[in-house]
Amino acid sequence: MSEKMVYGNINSKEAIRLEETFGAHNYHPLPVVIAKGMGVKVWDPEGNEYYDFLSAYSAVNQGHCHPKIIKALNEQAKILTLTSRAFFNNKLGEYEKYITEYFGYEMVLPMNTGAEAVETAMKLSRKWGYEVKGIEENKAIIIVTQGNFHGRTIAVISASTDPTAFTNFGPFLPGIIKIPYNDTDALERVLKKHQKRVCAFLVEPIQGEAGVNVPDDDYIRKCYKSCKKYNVLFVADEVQTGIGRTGRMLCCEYSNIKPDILILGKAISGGVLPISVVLSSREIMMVIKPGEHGSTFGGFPLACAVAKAALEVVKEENLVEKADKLGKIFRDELNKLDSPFIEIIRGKGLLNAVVIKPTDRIKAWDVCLKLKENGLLAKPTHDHIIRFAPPLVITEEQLMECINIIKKTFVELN
Ligand code: IF1
Repeated sequence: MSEKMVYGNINSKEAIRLEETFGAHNYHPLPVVIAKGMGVKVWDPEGNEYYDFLSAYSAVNQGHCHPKIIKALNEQAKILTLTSRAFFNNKLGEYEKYITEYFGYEMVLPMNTGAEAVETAMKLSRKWGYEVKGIEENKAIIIVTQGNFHGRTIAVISASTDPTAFTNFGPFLPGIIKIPYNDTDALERVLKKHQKRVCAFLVEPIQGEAGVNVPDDDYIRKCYKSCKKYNVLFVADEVQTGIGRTGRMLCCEYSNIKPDILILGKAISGGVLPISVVLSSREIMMVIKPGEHGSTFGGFPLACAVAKAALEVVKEENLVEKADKLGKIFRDELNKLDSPFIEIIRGKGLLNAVVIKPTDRIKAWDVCLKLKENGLLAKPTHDHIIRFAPPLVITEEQLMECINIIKKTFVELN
């Protein structure tokens, strides 16, 4: 481990001290400081190199500082960054046409963070429920699944079943019913009982934070059909699973269904700006009238230029196919590792997780510390699960190198 400064003017020790002294302690980061990123690699201030196997929680699918995206950022930033939606501008309409055609929807509502897009989808669903479905005023219900993660705002944590996410943040939003994930009968029962009040079913096609929780193959399709049966909107949160991450452009493609409302974020910008969207039909989207929803930065010209470039990269570099192919290699190779610590490896595409056997001998955190020493950065999700999600631009050769690092690490921990 080199100690001399290579990147920036603050060494790792000082960077950590400053964050701990002046920053809210709302995270418990792995003890590593990142000063530079390019492609699948990141470097600390001292120049130590790491493979990034978190991709900023799947926001950097296109790789760190992708040249085409940075070029779009730099060029637009010199011309026009923000107008607000009080006026038209020459970038938003072009972007809205591009992204609606890209994902096959009629209309888009641009926001910034994933949580804002989830909130937008919840508001849109409720308004559709009252004005189109005819739900009694202020009686709309949104069904969500246990183990979900949709963001950190009050409405969204009102849907959470994770005490860490909601304890002492109440009171919570009414009109939310939580059902078990991967249980189509539970959905059917709640829909049948509350069919006049339910406006939407909000679900992740794979639960990322829950530990890359992959449901049965027919789960999403059956849920979609139940929603159609009871005139309920199927709302897919693909903030983490979208944009090629699972080996399909959208994870819902595995289920051959098209969500009524699609929520995207993170990798829409390739990790360059906070950009999110809600995509839907004209009938649904037009229930929101001028002045009823929005955001200062939602769809701002700089975001439009960056997002268009980031989405072009996904297609130009065949990142969806790569994620599918390399994900299969990742799972096949790790399944060959006969480690006493590994319970299961699961995932789709390049969204995978290793579940550590729940013994007190070793925690996922310990494995991640050892991986860091061996040059690979990953983060535990819960005590016994490690998510592995490299940028989709990783080469097969780099992936094999990383698989060997992971194998070596588990052997060293024996
Ligand atoms: C944190 C988790 C991942 C998301 C899905 C909406 C959002 C997220 C499926 C909200 C955001 C991020 C948030 C970040 C860590 C990360 C995360 F661990 F929190 F759950 F990825 F799994 N829907 N996920 O995954 O998007 O508002 O953050 O832009 O809050 O610690 P956001």
